[in-house]
Amino acid sequence: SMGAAPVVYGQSDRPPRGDYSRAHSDYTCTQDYAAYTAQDHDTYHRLYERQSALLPGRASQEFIAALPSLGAKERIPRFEEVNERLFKATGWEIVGVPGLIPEVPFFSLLAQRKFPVTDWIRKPEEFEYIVEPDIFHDLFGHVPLLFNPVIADFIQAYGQGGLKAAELGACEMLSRLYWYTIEFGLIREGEKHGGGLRAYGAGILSSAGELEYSVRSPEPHRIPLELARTMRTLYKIDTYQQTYFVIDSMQQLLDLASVDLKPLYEELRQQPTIGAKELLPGETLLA
Ligand code: HBI
Ligand code: FE
Repeated sequence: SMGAAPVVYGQSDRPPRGDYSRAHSDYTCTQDYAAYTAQDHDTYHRLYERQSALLPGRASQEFIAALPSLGAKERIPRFEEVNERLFKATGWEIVGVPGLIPEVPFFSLLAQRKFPVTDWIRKPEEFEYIVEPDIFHDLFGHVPLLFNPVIADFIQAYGQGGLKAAELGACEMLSRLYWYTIEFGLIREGEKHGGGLRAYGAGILSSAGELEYSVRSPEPHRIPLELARTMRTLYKIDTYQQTYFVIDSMQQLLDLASVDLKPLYEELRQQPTIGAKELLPGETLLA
């Protein structure tokens, strides 16, 4: 049925920008490909060109290797075309959405191996910065790593964990894990890839400024990812991150999915949150 539930997305007082009257009850909508203008395709092309030039030495090797699976960079991809390749690779598919959707429907799609992709693109005057995710963030930032079988399984497990967290009133804690991994995660790659710090989080990979800053700037803190620490850490949505959590392998993420979070949520509720740029006694920064 057309006409989804009202939009109640957390972190902003602005009404979301997309047209939610187009959405079905699960918040998905058909990509209206004919509605894209020549200017929209050009915006995608220019964003793609700029961002892909910055990837070597900054983005994870897995991401760089999978990027061509999105198809031609000169125009916005058709979701069906991406899905032909993606479904064969990992059993995932992308589904159109009008923009940010509430947590439970979001988790529910992920649990079904359906990744919601916003179907509209920013205006040319928003080239550098946009306050809500658009198709460039969702597609360029997130979809390449859905071709990686380990990340593919982790994101599905995250969706399943999210549905449980919603029942336990623990979405906020779990969302911090998503933020500091899938959105803003760094990985230390092995020697065969040049052995350095690389970005795998979509919020970084879709931002020209943060891609450089996150892996090279002396300013932010970088510390090894640890589940409880990450779930206690507050985050900023309107600045570059002040702390990044670093993994050693994609498998390390998937291993977190087998942890029983219920007792951990209960324990963490007793502990104070940690500020976005706070270091705990005894913690040391990664070089
Ligand atoms: N909706 N379309 C969309 N994309 C997101 O990344 C997203 C969302 N709704 C909720 C949400 N993210 C966050 O709350 C994720 O954890 C938890
Ligand atoms: Fe995102």
